[in-house]
Amino acid sequence: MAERKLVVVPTYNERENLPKLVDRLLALPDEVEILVVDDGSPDGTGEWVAGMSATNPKIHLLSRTAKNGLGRAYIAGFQWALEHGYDLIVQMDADFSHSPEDVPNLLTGIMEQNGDLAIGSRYAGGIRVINWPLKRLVLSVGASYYVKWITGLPVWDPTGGFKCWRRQTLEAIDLPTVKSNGYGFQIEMNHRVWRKGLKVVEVPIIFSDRVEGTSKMSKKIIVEALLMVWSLLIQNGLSRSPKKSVSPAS
Ligand SMILES: Nc1nc2c(ncn2[C@@H]2O[C@H](COP(=O)(O)OP(=O)(O)O)[C@@H](O)[C@H]2O)c(=O)[nH]1
Ligand SMILES: [Mg+2]
Repeated sequence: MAERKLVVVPTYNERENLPKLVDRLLALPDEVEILVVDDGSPDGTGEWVAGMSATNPKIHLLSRTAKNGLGRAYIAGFQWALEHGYDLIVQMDADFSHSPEDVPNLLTGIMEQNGDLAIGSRYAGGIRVINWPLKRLVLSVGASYYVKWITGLPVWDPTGGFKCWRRQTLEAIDLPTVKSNGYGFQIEMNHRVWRKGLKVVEVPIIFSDRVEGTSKMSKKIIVEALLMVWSLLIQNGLSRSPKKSVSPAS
């Protein structure tokens, strides 16, 4: 039987971006369904999805009442995906920083490289970021080295938010105990996979800054991520290596 594929998109005020994103995802050669996790966006993003999902069975809405951060939205979305029996779960932003046309590359990448998690990587094999201020690029690349130095996580792009999960991997990492948000959330999720001895692979993507709408990232989220990395080292018994490899997919 063919694998069931779901793309999870967290949204807060993405009314301008979402209709175009949904069109492009539904036009992909891979048959994907879409789950939008909206935190009560005042701009009507949730209402738009509710209307679409009433007539299109491939579009789903998980509506939450308050803006609670990217991490909480993803955990709720992943739990929904597991409850509804999807096999491959892609996560991506709504703002076209992640190109919908790269989704098939992530799906192929995780299968061909036999990964348990595939990260869409801006930095593996060179830097591919369009239209970011230099300051933001330096911060992001610097963060990647920082994470690698402290935790040993052998990933070029640990803060990236465009990824593909196997359901078995999400089942293996105890979602309810994941606490962080924003960039810290991406790092914590990757670290949980790697330290269990599961296989993290990177698939090159091109990342562009958003054109419509505004970024919700803040200084608080950056500081949270920088500190959280130390607690990951502690959680791994101060070790910079994973456990012996055991693949949940095998
Ligand atoms: N549901 C939900 N989505 C969020 C929240 N914060 C950010 N997002 C969404 O997460 C994605 C990434 O956020 P964005 O502001 O673009 O962050 P940046 O790319 O790091 O500047 C976008 O699709 C946002 O709409 C939140 O608190 N709740
Ligand atoms: Mg963005």
